[in-house]
Amino acid sequence: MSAKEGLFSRLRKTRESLSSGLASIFSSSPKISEGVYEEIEDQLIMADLGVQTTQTILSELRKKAVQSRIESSDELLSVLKSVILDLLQYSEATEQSTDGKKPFVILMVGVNGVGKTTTMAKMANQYRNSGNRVLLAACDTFRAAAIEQLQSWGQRLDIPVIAQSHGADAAAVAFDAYSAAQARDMDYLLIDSAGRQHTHGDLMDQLQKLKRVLGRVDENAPHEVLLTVDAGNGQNVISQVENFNKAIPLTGLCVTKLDGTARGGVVISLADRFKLPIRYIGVGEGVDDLRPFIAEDFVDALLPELSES
Ligand SMILES: Nc1nc2c(ncn2[C@@H]2O[C@H](COP(=O)(O)OP(=O)(O)OP(=O)(O)O)[C@@H](O)[C@H]2O)c(=O)[nH]1
Ligand SMILES: [Mg+2]
Repeated sequence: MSAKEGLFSRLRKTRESLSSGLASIFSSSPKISEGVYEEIEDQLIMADLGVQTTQTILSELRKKAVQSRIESSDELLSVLKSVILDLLQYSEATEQSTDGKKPFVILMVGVNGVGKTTTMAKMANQYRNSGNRVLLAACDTFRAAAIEQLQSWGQRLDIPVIAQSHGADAAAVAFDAYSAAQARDMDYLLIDSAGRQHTHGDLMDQLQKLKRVLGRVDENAPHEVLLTVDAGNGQNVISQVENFNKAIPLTGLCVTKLDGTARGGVVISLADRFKLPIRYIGVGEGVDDLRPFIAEDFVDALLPELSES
């Protein structure tokens, strides 16, 4: 199975919801009418694109349809694809450049249970498999089982983990881990952190402290602050991005659990609203179920094929 076919099957739930809705609009109304636009609008909102992004897409779609004198629903679908592709292009993650920074430090942040630790382990595995030396830091010292969870990933993948005891100061663990990464000539240092709600002031302060402490040893560290969001949370992820970005400026996003949800349209909304690079998408629990975000493949996996319409 090619990577593209694999993506098709993993995004099945969102695809089924969005594609079948759109395909039935296009087949039942071969000529464009106001009703067709309204139905497209409803479908996009139901697929969790959010009101704002849906409006942006609809106004662009209308404009282009007039400019290109489009009359059939068939052609409208192809314009819809290109409008969505244009939005996604903002977030297509170009290869993340470590640019000679060593260790390249990546800090994982996000609310509870979204998949930070799992995504970090998957990333570590990819970096290591492409020939890098990788170190993990267990800076979720808040949740009781978090350290063991990361250590067991480390054992499984044969990647070293720096940890202290439960309740230790997360910034101190990060500092230790940075020194270890330097001493051991590591290419990457990946730092796990405790899940937190933006309303949890202490934990949000802790993140800022962690960044400050790292900044003392390397003014550019962390080089990447990745917010992981669970696609199944739908439009709630929008406020997660806004709130985390206020506390600690984000450099990119990871969107997980796209395999288990019909709400994958939220990716389009994230690209439109924030224009942050989407570094990875999570499409399963396995260590290999992490993909780069390729806008064209994503659109092809979610929207009906042109010949279907
Ligand atoms: N189906 C699916 N499950 C995922 C994906 N990513 C993570 N998970 C699962 O989500 C659950 C939570 O993942 P964790 O990595 O522990 O999440 P976390 O954000 O570190 O959680 P806390 O540290 O408790 O805040 C686990 O059961 C993972 O296997 C994904 O892309 N698809
Ligand atoms: Mg975790």
